[in-house]
Amino acid sequence: MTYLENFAFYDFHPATEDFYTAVTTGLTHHPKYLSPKFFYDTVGSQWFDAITKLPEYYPTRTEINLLNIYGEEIADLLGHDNLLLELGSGSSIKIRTLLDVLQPAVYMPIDISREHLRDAAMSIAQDYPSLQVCAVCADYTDSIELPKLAVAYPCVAFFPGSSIGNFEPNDAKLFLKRVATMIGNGGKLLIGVDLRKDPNLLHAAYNDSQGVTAAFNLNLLQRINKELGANFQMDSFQHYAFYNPILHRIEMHLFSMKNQTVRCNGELFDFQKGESIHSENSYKYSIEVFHQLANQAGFNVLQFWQDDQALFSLHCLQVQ
Ligand code: AVJ
Repeated sequence: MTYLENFAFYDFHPATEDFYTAVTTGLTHHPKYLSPKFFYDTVGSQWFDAITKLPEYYPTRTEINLLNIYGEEIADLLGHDNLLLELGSGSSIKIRTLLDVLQPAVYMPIDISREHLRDAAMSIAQDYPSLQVCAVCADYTDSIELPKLAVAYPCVAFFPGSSIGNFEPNDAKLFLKRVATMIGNGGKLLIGVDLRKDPNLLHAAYNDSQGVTAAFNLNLLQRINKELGANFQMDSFQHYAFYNPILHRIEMHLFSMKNQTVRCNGELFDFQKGESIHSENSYKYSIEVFHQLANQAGFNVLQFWQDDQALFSLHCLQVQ
């Protein structure tokens, strides 16, 4: 392992028991569900990287375009020499667009996928030798105790990609309140939010023609087999995603194609033909509805940007 003076790694990775408990709880519940945070083992993170390059999956490239076009304006609003916290940093690709204009003192990527985070954060530390990189492996949906270093700098947070969409709206508000507490009074948050649009565009983005999203979704079952010794048969489950216009969300499901029983750590779980495991929600917002949510969570909206086709938006918020 290369030693880098400007690199530190904090490991608060949730224990496997938590994964086991969550899986047995979700598969015992009716209807069955699993949290999308469990998509992101090393293989799942690689599948997600592949998704971000798909022609149908517009969010990532649209957000990067916005960061490129409005980078200077964003930097003027967020300021310099801060501690830049990124929630769900993944491959730390987007942040590179911001680092040059923002020139933070410290970059603190937080992600649940340990190896993926370590590789991405180390490569940032190598490419930006004067930047202190402090990587934190943790589940940001839980409350996190940040490394002491965090109190030494004014804190700005970056929450890209519309991962806010994974929370139920009320939980999204509670999460934003926690972020407000984490960054403190006057703290600033730059957040990416996917917008409501033509349902066919949304459907295509989550049912891509190459089947990458299907592999990403099914990898969840492979992970349970690998880490919890289960015996899910991949070919008897199918990926299915659709847009729910009433709830303004994409729903991802894993459908059981037959009556079957799956064993996991000695426990048996029955599946009826046509029964699903609900594996993800991805809520879509209008600008107005998202600003209401931000206000209710204790943020003022300083500025926001969206692309010409109103596919995706970026918002700069400040703690009231
Ligand atoms: C990482 C949660 C923003 O909801 O669009 C991509 C994950 N799921 N394709 C999203 C995802 C299926 C993605 N987020």
